[in-house]
Parts: sequence; structure tokens; C-alpha cells
Amino acid sequence: MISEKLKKAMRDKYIANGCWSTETFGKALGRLADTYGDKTALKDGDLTISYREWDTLVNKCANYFEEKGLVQGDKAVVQLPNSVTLFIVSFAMFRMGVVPVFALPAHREREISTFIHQTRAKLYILPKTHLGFSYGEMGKNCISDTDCQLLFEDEIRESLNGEYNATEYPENNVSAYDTAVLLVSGGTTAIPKLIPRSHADYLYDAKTFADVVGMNKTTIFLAAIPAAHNFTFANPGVVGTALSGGCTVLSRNGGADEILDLIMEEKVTVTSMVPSLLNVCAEMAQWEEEEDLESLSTILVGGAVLLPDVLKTAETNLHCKVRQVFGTAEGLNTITPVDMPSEQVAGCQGVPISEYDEILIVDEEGKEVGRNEYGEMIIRGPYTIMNYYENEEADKEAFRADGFYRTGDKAFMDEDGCIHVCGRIREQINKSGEKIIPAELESVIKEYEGICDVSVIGIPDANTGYKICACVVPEGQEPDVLELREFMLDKGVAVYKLPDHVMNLPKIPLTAVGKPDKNELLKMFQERQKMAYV
Ligand code: J2J
Repeated sequence: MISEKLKKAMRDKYIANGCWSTETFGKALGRLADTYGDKTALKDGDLTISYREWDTLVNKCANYFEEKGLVQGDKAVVQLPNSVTLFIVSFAMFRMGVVPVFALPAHREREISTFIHQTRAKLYILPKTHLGFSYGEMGKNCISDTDCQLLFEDEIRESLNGEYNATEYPENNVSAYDTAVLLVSGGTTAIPKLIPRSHADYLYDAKTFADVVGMNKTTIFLAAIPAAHNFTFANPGVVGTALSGGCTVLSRNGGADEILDLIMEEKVTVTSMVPSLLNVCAEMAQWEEEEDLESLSTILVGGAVLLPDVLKTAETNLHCKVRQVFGTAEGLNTITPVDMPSEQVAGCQGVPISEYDEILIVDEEGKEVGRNEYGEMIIRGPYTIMNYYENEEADKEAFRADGFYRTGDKAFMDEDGCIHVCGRIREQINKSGEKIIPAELESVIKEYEGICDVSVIGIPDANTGYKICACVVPEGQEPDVLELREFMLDKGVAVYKLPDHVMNLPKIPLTAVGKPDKNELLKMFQERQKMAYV
């Protein structure tokens, strides 16, 4: 936990050293509209929006939300696919001082209900359907027993298309130090934690990162993965692109074929993605002509372990520079230096983007270890949070009294100050960049009739980093993976969290202190796989 006194001292420092300005997201957009006017800011299929139009639509949308009863300080869960609507809705809320909770399209009833309850959200904005999933049906269940109302993406679009009140929305009382947005943590507990990012810290993060990557007016950024994720939204992402006067192209379904088509058609210069998606794009790009991809100069890759082969295939087939990024919604961003030789990039996450970021590698007692020695990475800086949203218990665990946030990542720092992340200190399965917490799945699987014990483990996998295995002790008949997945889906578990394997066991092996022995479980799984019966 960080004391209020230290928080204030840290804030004062970031204001004094110029990291935090007094500009809010709403004011920043107004300034960008004045500077770049008719220049294209966002492209979503056939829809093209200039900076000026973006600003006007944000005013319209803020007036529309005001009529719906939203006022400063309210929270709203926003679960939208990559679309111009997401950027109109979120900036309208920023301008009003309404705080959006950025849910991801993959979130399902369990997560969304938690967000609505935790924040007492007034509104839940969602598409009716997207990529074959009916969000509308799910939405009704999420809001039952709450004061939250559903608002569909289509309704917003229709209202804004009409002759809607576009008078400038007065942004009177919103301070740059207020919470602008609540991001969702990759987290280490069953209930996802919410991350409050202020206007000042988030804008500083996006602009600093954009400058490191060399974004400018000629940048054409492709939002390939979900735009409500920290990496795509503002690291440097869409916000970093906008602050540099560039243009963002939005990928709707995030498939490798759509991504390659957009790179070629829209002459994309920069994009960001997780390693598993980079792998598929790189494999597919071998069929394309080099000239067709020549606009692409940089791909930022992060979120999960990057294998050397994936990096090599990407640089060869996509003919561009790949820079590895470490990021976390809680704050810190690092990036490999632009002149780092390719063969070093896969095993290294580089250096922080800001001179004011602080990284320590510490042992179990919290003491700093030497260079090249493994420990837990802890971080502090002008855009790293000092607390979670209304969650004192999580704060006690995650923050040291001296202001450092414990990432839970195992890493070392080399002589050049570059960090090398190599796994988790605390439990978490990273499958294609999606963070899965075994405890959450274990509590759902325990409800399945006929299962008396369960332990969920990650199985190393060349394509996705890890796969998920539910090790279960059945009372009678052994459940199979399909039955269990269906049961979990019915319980509102997101598809990406469903187990890939089920291993049936007579009992869960325990460690000396009586905890499930996950190393032993992994060995048992690998033994069985050799004999081909899991
Ligand atoms: C290994 N693990 C990594 C990397 C993050 C940019 C990029 C990613 C995220 C993100 C982000 C990793 N190699 N290069 O917000 O702005 C794992 C770590 C970390 C966790 C954070 C961004 N880059 N990770 O993935 O909040 O375990 O952010 O603590 O979703 O992803 O997850 P998340």
C-alpha cells in the first residue's frame, strides 16, 4: 500500500518535472482538431473521419449521453469491437468526465457482470452481435438486478448520423489528474482488477511512446488487435498516432488475411500485435510481393514470449523492423532499441520509454539483486498506477510502501539496463497474450457435478506459448474436454479461458506444504502425452 502522503509527493514530482500536463483527453482532441483539421484521423472500412469531424462527433455524442442521464463521475462499461464508434464514445466520456470501463470483445458474462457491479455502472455499451456472438442476449443477463441500462452500438451510430445537437460540450470541471478510464488487468486474482488511468498519466504514456517509435504526421497505424486493449489504445496505439497527427486504420475482425490486405491497401507504416498473431501474419505474408508491403516499417510485438523463429520469419516475410515491447495495463512500457541487432530482440524487452521510469529486480525479501540475476520486476514511474480501483486488498498485495508496483514477472536486467522477462513469479497462464488465472477456472470447474478436486496448469506450446489443462479428480464417470468446455461456457466463462485438455487423475499430487504440485502435474501430463492418452 502506498500512503496518501507519498502518492501526493509522487504526483507533485511528475507535475514538476513536466511529465503531467493539465491537458485532458477532451482538450487534446480539440487541439488536434485545430491543428490537423481535415486530415484523416480514423478509417473504419468505408468510413473516414477527419480530426475536425472526430471532435464534432464527440460533442454530439457527449450531448446525446447527457440526454441519457450520464453525468460527471458516472461509470459506463464499454465493450465495442474496433470501430470509429469506440473512439467517439470513449472521447465523449473523457470530455464529460464519465469514466469508461474498457471491456474486451472476448469478455463474457462473468467479467462484464463483475465490472458492472464493481463500478455501479449506469450504462453498458455493446454491439448486438459481433463475429457470430450475440452480445445482446448476454447483456440482458449482465444487467439484471442493477440500475445499469443497455445501449447498443447501432443506436449510437443512428443518433449521431442524424441532425444531432453538435454544440460544443463544455468541459468545465474535468481535471487532468482525474481518472479518465478504467482498464482491465491481466491480473492475478479470480476477479479482474480495474486499473484507473488519469488523463495526465495516460496522455504522457501515449505521447512518450509515440515519440520513441518516431510517429509523426505521415504515420499510418493499423489497430490490428482489440482497440480497447492498452497496447492498441494508447501504447502508443491509436492515441499515440493521433497525438502525432497520423492516421489510424481499424481492423474489424483481426484476422491475418484482413491485416495483410489493410497493410497493402492503406499503406500502413506501423502496427502492433501479440506474437501468435505475428506468427500467422508472417507465415501468410510469404505469398505476397515485397513491393506490396514496402510501406510497413515497424511492427511492435508484445504481450507474451516472442520466439526467435517467429521474429526471423516476420522480418524476412514482412520486410520490416520488429521491435519487442513489454507492456502492462498497470503502467510501464519498455521497447528494444531501434539499433539492437535482430538476433537479440527475441530474448529481450529493451529499456523503458521514459527517463522517469524506475525498474528494480528484487529477491523474495524485496532486496535488489545484481545485474544478470533473476528476481521479480517491480516498477514505479509517471504512468504506473499507485492503486487499483476500490480494491484495498489488491493494493496491499501489489504495492510496496515506497511506491513500487509488483508486476509478478520474473526477469533480469543486463549490463546495458535492458530487461529480459522470463516467466511469472505468481501464477498466471499466458496463452497468445491472453492472461488466464488458474484460480478463476478452478472455482468454476469445482461446480461441475462429479468433479471433487481440480487444479489448472499451463502446458508449454510452441504456437501459443501455453495451453490450458484442467487436471480433475472425478467422483464417478470421467468428464471429457468438450463436456467441460460446454459447462464452462454456460457459466459465462470467456472462450479464450476454456481448457484445451482435461487430465483425469485419482488425486491431485501435493507439495510438502500441501499445495497442488503443479510441476508434478505438468510432468504427469507430459508423460501421458508421450503415451498419447490425454
Ligand atoms: C513476455 N511477457 C509479456 C513480453 C507483456 C504492450 C504490450 C503488451 C501489453 C500487455 C501491454 C510481454 N514478453 N514482451 O499492456 O501496452 C506479459 C507480462 C505482463 C503482462 C501484462 C502493452 N509483454 N507481457 O500484455 O496488462 O506478464 O498488457 O505483466 O494485458 O503481460 O499484460 P497486459
